[in-house]
Amino acid sequence: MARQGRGRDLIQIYETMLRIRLFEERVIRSYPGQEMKTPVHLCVGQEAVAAGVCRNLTDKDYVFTNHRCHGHCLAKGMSMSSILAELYGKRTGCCKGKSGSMHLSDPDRGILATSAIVGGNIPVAVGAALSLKFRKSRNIAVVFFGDGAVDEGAFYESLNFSALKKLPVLFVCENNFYATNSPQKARQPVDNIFKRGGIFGIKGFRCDGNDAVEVFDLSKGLIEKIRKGSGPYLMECRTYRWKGHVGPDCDFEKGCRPKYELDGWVRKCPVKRLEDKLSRKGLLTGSGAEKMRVKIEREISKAENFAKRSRFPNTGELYEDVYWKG
Ligand SMILES: Cc1ncc(C[n+]2csc(CCOP(=O)(O)OP(=O)(O)O)c2C)c(N)n1
Repeated sequence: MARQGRGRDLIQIYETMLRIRLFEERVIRSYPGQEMKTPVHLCVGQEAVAAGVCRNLTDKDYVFTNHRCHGHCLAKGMSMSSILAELYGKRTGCCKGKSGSMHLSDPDRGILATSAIVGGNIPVAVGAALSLKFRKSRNIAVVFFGDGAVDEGAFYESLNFSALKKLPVLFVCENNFYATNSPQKARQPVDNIFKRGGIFGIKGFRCDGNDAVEVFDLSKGLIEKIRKGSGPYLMECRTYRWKGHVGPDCDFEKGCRPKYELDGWVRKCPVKRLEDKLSRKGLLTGSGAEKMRVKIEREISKAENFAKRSRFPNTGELYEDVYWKG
């Protein structure tokens, strides 16, 4: 029975990763059409982290994310139509066309706010975790951030306070080794992000962020402990973004990173890796994967048509819904 349950989890994670990948591939194809006016920070190559962690969460758990948020929002169950409509700046988007790609939110799915301020989402997640603790909830807050956010003071203040108050929060660093075009080794003297909570008594773990099973298993164990009152944990998932910092192009052409490095990570494609693992275990056939792909492409086309057909907000609506009256 347990194995069946786990098999279901892995299939579900695969489907989520494929949804994120195909969604972003559609954004890449549509973006040059100039209809989306928002900048887009794509997470192609990083899908395993969002899908693996979020599989362990419920709607009532909170997720806080950053400028590279499409994958986390999809994995947390946000509607694709409301995300795409937001990218097109339309009234039917999750923030009624006011947020663009970097500030997606959906309180019903536990996505209270998305912050493009590097590291800015971390203390907000800690605040949400404090409120969960006050309410004696079994729910938790998870915050996704990049290796660049680890350079911010807010990260350390948040580690300190959450450890002091034993707050139900999981810190998930997606270490893709770059902040804009600045490599981790040019900014951090020691490659030890997962150990940075140690001085506050927070245990940290490093995993292969391109191996969805590893991400799922590690986060599952930590999330179970956090729900039981352990206090915070820190996870460092080592991964790589295939696209440039912002926009649909790769950036090796501009000399921002070497092509061989990108090629090496493309060979470690997280979607393909899970697909191969599932087919070796007999959990997924080629035709099963193809059916899934067709279903998702249909969903994306529907969302895209919906977004394109929706109307823009009126200028008079600019100051409406700016504050959440929860
Ligand atoms: C406080 C702050 N400083 C600088 C920026 C400009 N900025 C936007 S994204 C980014 C890099 C973020 O890198 P990282 O946190 O590693 O995330 P990644 O883009 O690699 O996913 C920077 C410097 C910002 N948005 N906020």
